[in-house]
Amino acid sequence: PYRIPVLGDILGASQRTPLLSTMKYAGLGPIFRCKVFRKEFVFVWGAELAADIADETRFGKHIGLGIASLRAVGGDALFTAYDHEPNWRLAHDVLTPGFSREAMAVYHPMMLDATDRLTAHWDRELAAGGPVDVLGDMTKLTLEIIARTGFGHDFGLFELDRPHPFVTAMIGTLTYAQYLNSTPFPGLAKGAARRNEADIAYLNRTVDDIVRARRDAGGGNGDLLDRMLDTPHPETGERLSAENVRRQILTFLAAGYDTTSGTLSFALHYLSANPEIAARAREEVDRVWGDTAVPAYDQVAKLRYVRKVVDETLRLWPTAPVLMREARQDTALCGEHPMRRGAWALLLTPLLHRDPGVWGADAERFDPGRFDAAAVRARPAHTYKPFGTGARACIARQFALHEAMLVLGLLLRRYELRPDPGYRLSVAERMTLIPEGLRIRLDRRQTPP
Ligand code: MNH
Repeated sequence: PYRIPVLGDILGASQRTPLLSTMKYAGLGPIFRCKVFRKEFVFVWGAELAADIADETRFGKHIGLGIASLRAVGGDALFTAYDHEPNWRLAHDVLTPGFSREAMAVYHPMMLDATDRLTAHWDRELAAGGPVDVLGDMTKLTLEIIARTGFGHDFGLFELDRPHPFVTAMIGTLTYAQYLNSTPFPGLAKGAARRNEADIAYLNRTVDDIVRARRDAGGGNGDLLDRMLDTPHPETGERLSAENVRRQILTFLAAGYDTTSGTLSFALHYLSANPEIAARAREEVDRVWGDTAVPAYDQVAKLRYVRKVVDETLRLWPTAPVLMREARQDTALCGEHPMRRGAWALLLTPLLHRDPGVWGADAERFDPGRFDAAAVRARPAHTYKPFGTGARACIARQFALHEAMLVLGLLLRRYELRPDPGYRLSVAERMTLIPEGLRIRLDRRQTPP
């Protein structure tokens, strides 16, 4: 629609929400293309196409657009590596045990401690009578959690009244990467490029300080950083280089907080807007956790209904909303759309997760019951991909789920949640999807343990 000469489909694109603005073209069908200047992008979202493009023998991860721009920070660290780069396999094998059950049990008390800082802050906000800044506070919380569990670092974000410069630099560089995606003449913005270089230099300095402190201390408690610094590959004995460790730390800090903070924020939005769902989740927390003052590691996975709330949140708003897939060989997608080796397409998970053929005519409705075991069994494979697909899927899926369920459980146990009457959900993008400016109102529960 409205394709104009030279500029192409630029009218439909928005700098602020480049991906969400393409979602309105779903009416064109499960596969469509957009042309911006001379570049052409192929979008895929139908369930059958998604299943085919998930075939690991014919397709792999494509490094392009925003991910390519992030290579300035991430290099060949896990998220930004090309499938064929040897450091991907090395880091994947060395760091995967960092997300095992045993490793997670070590992180659990650190997650609890960070969440205590949040609730102390929310108690103060509540005493002051105002709504709480959900997205801002979830961003602080998830960054505290990844910094502590990953690297033994305490940013002290809840005790600061200004934005932390590390957060400003991180958001600055992510925003710049997204900007490079959507502008045809990146060279023109010299000031933005200089600011981006300064941001990256600041991020690198912070990380180098963290590593130096760890080396001076002679090791930590077996967190991700210890693994990065000390663990040889189980078969080859090879270790990550110092430069690679720096890139991995930035990758985990960047990949580890925004996706989870968006997930928690969207979940709190839906819980505050759906009192019967919140009541059911809260009843489960009270029943499963009883009056143990502090939930133990094993008590978190038992929150089966809270887990469905998280799953359903990630269905509607998969906070990492696009998977880029590239043909490993000449092939035809679904036997119908020819692709040369190296050709690629964007899989839009927010649309896949709303495909009416899979999720029904009420796909827009928030309903955790869609994740009842029987309903899950009845759905075809490859219709739900919030954590990506294949070998390059999220290494930290269990970590993120544990974190989200633990935090939601603690908040449901402590507070009643009410929507703020002035707020309407507004979704923005900063590489990830976020509920911009989300506020909710709280009441302290009468009978917290
Ligand atoms: Mn995570 C990859 C979603 C939390 C670290 N993550 C991915 C991908 C998706 C994703 C989708 C695949 C991207 C692609 O194919 O290009 N991640 C999420 C979501 C959450 C999340 C929705 C929270 C909810 N991720 C986290 C957390 C961490 C993390 C927390 C770190 C502690 N994720 C990663 C890393 C990768 C990744 C590292 C890259 C893995 C690889 O390519 O080997």
